[in-house]
Amino acid sequence: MIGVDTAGVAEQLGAAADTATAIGQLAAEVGLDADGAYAVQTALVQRRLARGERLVGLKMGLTSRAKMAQVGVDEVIWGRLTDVMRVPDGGTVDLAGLIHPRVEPEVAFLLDRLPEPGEPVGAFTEAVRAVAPAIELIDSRYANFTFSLPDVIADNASAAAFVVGPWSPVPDGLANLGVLLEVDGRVAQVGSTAAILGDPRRALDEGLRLAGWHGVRLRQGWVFLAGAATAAVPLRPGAHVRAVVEKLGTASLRASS
Ligand code: OOG
Ligand code: MG
Repeated sequence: MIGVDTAGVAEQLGAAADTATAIGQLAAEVGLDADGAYAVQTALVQRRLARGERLVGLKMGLTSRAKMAQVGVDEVIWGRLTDVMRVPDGGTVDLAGLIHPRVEPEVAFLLDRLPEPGEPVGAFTEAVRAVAPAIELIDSRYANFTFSLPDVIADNASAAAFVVGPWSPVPDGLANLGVLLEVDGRVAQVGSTAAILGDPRRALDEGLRLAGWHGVRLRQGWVFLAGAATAAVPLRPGAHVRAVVEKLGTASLRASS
């Protein structure tokens, strides 16, 4: 990774997000591998923190086959969530600041007592206080939503916004719950939480392991998005979107017109 201008690449991605202007892929050109890309992501998120945003969680990406197939990248990735990305349940997302937003149904965990770095998760119900249906709004900063693995890692795993529905205590079975994504009352995607690494609880093990490699510790009180159970769908002006997860209920958002 000698010679990669980490700060410069982060600045290009940050400016693309700030101005809602797509850019071309960067990784191949500047010789970025996955580790270098996480360094860019750190710098990119640092840029947000420097202007007053707060870290509030972690998101997993490409934890389901449907997502891997949709974007043509087949490795699990992670990114960071800040307070500014959180939209209240039922709230409106302003499309003006976005390039080509897509929405996807997710399961969110409210993190509680986590193991020490390098230790496995003990009882899931100790590590996770509550679970909720969620919607993630992704907005790749790359033209045509086309990227390589290091490109998408550097771009903070396409994170843009997220909505968390009502929290519930962890239900007995979480491994095979029906998932629906509705747009304007019509079913746009159907799936199951089983699509998320066979069981969304595994996403937490992966998140702890992968973020741990990069020295990132997950915190009590953080939101953890386990990754979409289905492919994402474009978010059109004025659309009303609902994610429904069996036993957990609904999260919703509206797009500005
Ligand atoms: C990358 C982010 C993937 C998920 O839930 O799988 C993701 C992308 O699709 O642009 O958030
Ligand atoms: Mg996602």
